[in-house]
Amino acid sequence: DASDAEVREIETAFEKLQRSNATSLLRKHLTPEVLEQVKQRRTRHGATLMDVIRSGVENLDSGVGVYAPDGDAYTVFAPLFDPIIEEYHAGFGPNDRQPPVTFGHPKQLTKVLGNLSRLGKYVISTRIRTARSLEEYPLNPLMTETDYIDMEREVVKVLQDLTGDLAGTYYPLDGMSSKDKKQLIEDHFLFKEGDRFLQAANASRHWPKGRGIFHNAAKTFLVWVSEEDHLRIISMEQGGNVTSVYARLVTALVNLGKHLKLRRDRRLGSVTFCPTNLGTAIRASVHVRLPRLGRDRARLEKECARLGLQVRGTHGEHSESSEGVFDLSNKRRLGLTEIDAVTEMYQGVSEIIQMEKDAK
Ligand code: ADP
Ligand code: CIR
Repeated sequence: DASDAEVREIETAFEKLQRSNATSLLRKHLTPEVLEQVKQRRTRHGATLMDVIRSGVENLDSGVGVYAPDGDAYTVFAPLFDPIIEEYHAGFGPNDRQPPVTFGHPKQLTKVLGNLSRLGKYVISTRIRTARSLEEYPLNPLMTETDYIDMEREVVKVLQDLTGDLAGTYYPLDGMSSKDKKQLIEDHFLFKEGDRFLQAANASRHWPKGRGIFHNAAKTFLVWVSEEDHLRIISMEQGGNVTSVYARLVTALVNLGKHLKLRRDRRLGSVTFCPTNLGTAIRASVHVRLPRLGRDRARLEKECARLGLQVRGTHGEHSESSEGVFDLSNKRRLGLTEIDAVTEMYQGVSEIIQMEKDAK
């Protein structure tokens, strides 16, 4: 069980949340009843409720506010995670299960209506990313420096064997010049550094040890190592060819799955650090110009929510939109297949573009 001092810290955190005007899912679903149920619990690896909620307590502007310090936490702290998961992933309930991995046929996505560029010059670029965790390593907060270094070595060995379109080079963050880093971030290829949400969740220890980015020469296939998740696998290119972007991702995933032992939960699918990424872990997005609809972001968010889409700014999560360019993506990733997650983005974005065309 958690010690008396740990329980007191949790209770103090709870009171801080209660007094705040936070609108996070944490604030909403950590009710007094749930608190009583789980405040004394501890995972096999020693994590307490504090490790789950610390980020949302320190960052009262969080949208979600919780992370899983280890895979076990999703079960041990289910009374808190379950309602958060259910609300975020459009009704995925405690008895629901992630379907088996189903990539489907990438061509199917655009067979009937063609790719998103057919709608005119609205879509600037398309990106699909997913996340994977390796069986043998704990999630971020429990990773030792040696774990980070060993995992990087293991992953890089596999990445360096990729061939054809996927062949590329690994660039460790340790030793990368700040100029190169800045350029990669600005060009949307690399994760930003110093994310306060992740830092508060103890996900950035031993930084930049074991962290880095692999990419092919064209920067259409990229892998982030040990940022928020063990692996973020990304396919992206200019324009709106969703089929091409998705096909590249699928080829990579099939390949990596053959050489790495990936962690999968029977109920939750891919085990990720943030509950919003469970299941398929797929975020399929476009950068899209919406000069008209974009004038009223609140209304845009409402229309997008209706279509299962999430709105982000031009530089990703927690960023602003610049020059009427928005990042629209499928919001839910759990409780549907991979191809359906991408389809959700494709259909929603098509509708939004039609609305933009019709708007005065
Ligand atoms: P995630 O990797 O979880 O999707 P972010 O929202 O932080 O996280 O986005 C990561 C980076 O990817 C950011 O630089 C963002 O601008 C970029 N990005 C996302 N979607 C697209 C897209 N369709 N085209 C180009 N860049 C994109
Ligand atoms: C937050 O709660 O705002 C951060 N911890 C990030 C949550 C992930 N956001 C999302 O919608 N995928």
